[in-house]
Amino acid sequence: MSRMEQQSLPAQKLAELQQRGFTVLWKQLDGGQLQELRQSASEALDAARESVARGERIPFQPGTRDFESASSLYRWGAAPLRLLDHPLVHATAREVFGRYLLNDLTVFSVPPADAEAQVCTTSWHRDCPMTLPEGVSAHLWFLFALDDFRPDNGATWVVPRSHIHDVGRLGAPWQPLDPGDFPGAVQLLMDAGDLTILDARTIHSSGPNRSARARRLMNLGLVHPAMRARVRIDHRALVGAELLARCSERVRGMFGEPAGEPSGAAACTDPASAEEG
Ligand SMILES: O=C(O)CCC(=O)C(=O)O
Repeated sequence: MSRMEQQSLPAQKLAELQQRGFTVLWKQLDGGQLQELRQSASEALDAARESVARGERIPFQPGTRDFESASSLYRWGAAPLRLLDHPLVHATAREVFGRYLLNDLTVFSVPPADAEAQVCTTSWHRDCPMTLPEGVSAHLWFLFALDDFRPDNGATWVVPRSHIHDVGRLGAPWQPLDPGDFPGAVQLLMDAGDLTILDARTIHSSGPNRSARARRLMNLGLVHPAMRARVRIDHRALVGAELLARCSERVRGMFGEPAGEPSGAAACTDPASAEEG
């Protein structure tokens, strides 16, 4: 049964997010929603693949054939647009940020790899290292599993507590993954429809997919308004007035004010200078 109507993040899950840098919530999408989201994801990924084959640059173009992505998914059907209204996403963002903006709605796919092949991954990375003055992350990722995430199919690896601990320099992106780099690392094992909320300072990586089918997730990324400048796409222009008019007030808020309106202002710091706690 879906818990789409879950209106708030349980206190224990919020504490886990703050302490470990991520938390997992089960059954946040039902079968019908999953089917529609997979369809949109697959159409967007096909289009992205065709653009890359034509030699075009696309947003968030990965640096390896072993990882695919497509951005601005709200343009690929009613289901991704509706996903932007997920009650738990808004309840969590209100609690953590107060006000918030859309960073992007992206699909990430790890295609099946040959058992013998050397497979490149995203490699260990932090997407957004900024910390707000209150000590919280300026970015939150809501990772919805579109497929089951299993040890052998490229389930995302995360390093607990790495959002608040300096772990030194990370290696180059798009390399084969060595989970032994971080002995405390764990894999996000989820069923399709489950949700991981990830503090975007937390170190993570995709894994190699040794199964026969693609492993996909949809990342609904949010940012604090102080980080508006880091949003690389003009989502408001891209979604267009017609789709925007169909959205709830809180979703329209995620697309931000029309150009020229003042942005929220707060200084952010790098994790190296953030207090640990
Ligand atoms: O698809 C994955 O496992 C990794 C996703 C990722 O790196 C991200 O959401 O920033």
